[in-house]
Amino acid sequence: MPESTLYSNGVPIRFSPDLFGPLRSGAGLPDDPAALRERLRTDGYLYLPGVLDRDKVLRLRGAYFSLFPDGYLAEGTDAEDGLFSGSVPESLPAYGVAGHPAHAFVRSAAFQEFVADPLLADLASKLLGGDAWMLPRQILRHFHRGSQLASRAHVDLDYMNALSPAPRVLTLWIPVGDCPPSTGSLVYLEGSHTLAPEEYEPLREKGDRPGDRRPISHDLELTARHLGRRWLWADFAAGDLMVHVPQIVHASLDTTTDAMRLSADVRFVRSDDTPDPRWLAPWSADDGA
Ligand SMILES: O=C(O)CCC(=O)C(=O)O
Repeated sequence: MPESTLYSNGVPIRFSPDLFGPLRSGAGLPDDPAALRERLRTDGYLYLPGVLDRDKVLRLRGAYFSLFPDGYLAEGTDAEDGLFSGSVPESLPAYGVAGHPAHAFVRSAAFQEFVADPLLADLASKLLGGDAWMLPRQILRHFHRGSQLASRAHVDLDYMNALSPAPRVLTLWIPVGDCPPSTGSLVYLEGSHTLAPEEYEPLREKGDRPGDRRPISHDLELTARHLGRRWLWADFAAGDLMVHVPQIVHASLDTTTDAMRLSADVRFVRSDDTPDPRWLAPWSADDGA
């Protein structure tokens, strides 16, 4: 069970039954496109524990963390563990921009081979009901304790609204390492894919980024109470896979463990659709998309 108080962007949220509930597991769902689509339509997400090769996921974790300068990882630990030393070397460029390991890593053969796993494209094609392809802007997210940084509550559609027709896109979120809530897992607002955007519009007024209308809120308790819904969580492990629709409200929690939060999120669209042009180039943290 998570601690009694969790944080997102430094803002506390109590781990209580009125604010949190479990994600419904898709383990044991028949490998039948109609059943998978129906579950995705109902819940707005598919939580598929253990469908990826855990060792492969952990090797990817090790390959990434081995790119960091001395002093970043806890002394005497394996890169695969991804344990933060507590200090960031001054030589490290800002996260995800050219020169930072995450920027090179999403362009590396190791990462590209990993996301090219046919399991991902096959699943996306089944769910989208036609041949699907992965958008080249694939994001690596890495947070360490103490940063008080996490993803604000948002819907993906607000970041890719030039896709046509808009709703035919799916996000696959892959924890690259074990990721319980204290390590900064993703949480989903229950049933929020059925909300009209006007229902969460007022929350944007109270956000911590007044110049950016895309995030809904950095305050997860306020969001849950305003919309009368719980945040759904899971104790994610390396090998798990999440799929979500672009209308569902989701966010992430702050990392409070030595183990760092590492994940990849990739998006698939139908190959007969026109993709949002901002998603056609490899990701860089300063690309503004
Ligand atoms: O990993 C995160 O913190 C955010 C990921 C996300 O928003 C997504 O996969 O759509």
